[in-house]
Amino acid sequence: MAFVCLADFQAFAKDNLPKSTWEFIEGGADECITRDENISAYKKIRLRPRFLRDMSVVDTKTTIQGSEISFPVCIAPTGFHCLCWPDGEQSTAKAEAMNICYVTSTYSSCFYDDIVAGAPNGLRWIQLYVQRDRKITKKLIQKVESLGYKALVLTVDTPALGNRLQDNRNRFSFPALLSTKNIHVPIEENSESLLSVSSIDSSTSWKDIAWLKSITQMPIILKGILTREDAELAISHNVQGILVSNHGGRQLDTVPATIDALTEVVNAVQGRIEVYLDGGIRTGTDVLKALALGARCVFLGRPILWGLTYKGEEGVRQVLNLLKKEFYRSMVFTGCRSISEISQDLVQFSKL
Ligand code: HO6
Repeated sequence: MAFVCLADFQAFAKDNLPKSTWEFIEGGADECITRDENISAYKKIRLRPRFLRDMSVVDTKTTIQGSEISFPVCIAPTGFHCLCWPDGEQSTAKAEAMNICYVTSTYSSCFYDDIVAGAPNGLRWIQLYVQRDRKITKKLIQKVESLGYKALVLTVDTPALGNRLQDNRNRFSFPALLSTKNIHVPIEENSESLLSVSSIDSSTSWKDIAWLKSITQMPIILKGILTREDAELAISHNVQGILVSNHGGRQLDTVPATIDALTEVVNAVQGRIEVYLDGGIRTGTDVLKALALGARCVFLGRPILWGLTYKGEEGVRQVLNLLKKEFYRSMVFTGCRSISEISQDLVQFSKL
């Protein structure tokens, strides 16, 4: 049977992954309120289409941090792609050659060199956790910068890992996983580099932004900002972007859905830096709504893993192409010929 929506890939992944792996990927923190609301929040937003605008030519292209992407959907950082497909992140990187951006996770199961070699011309950003050992962090940043990574995405919502009940029931164990699945850490010739969440420095703070700026030329994007207060601080610390995210509902439960937190951040930022969003994007109209409310582009987490589970590179391509078609259709139906024509007027209740 043909796969006609992202949920079809989800169903395939559920049936084909080992139960504890599926539950690790699908899981949220605690009662999964935020995980589920990321999705349900879109279903409450209604669209205001405009007609008779000559929709014979529609352009989905845009830019992020000055780099062109073919449509405003990119790949969010998620770890351990080898759990889903033997070649893991290498396959993900090849699918990304369709001209979008792939944010590679600190916890990738392939070497960065191999990820880049899979698609040498692809646009890539690196997701970072500051490690207790700053030397490891510095080395990692300089390594990926020399490999052509174009931006540094610092995750700010993970001083500790969220409380995932099902993983606890399953005694899902990351170190065991790392050894049994032969997962390599993405820093070569360095025995110190066995990353674990306990290696994430929970003392990481705003003052580290200046340190990061001193060791890299890459623009810095903060992933996980959910309030106007932190958006203001992000700007006063001279970062170049904010990715509104609640980590797929996997960290603090009962924070707002990202589409609901977006307006507060966008209003605080006032166009001074780019604002992105991840969490809960499952259809083309979800993408349209996020852009209408001020996101420059959106990122896909779990759906990429479903595509990868289905057919590696080809599966990820299918997921992205399906969403691209849906997004194109949503532009055609609402009278938007280009990304710049997508405005707040498209949604019924401007959420202020
Ligand atoms: C190790 N986010 O599952 S899981 C242990 N950032 O949402 S890290 C746990 C993880 C990764 C690496 C993780 C997540 C998540 C060693």
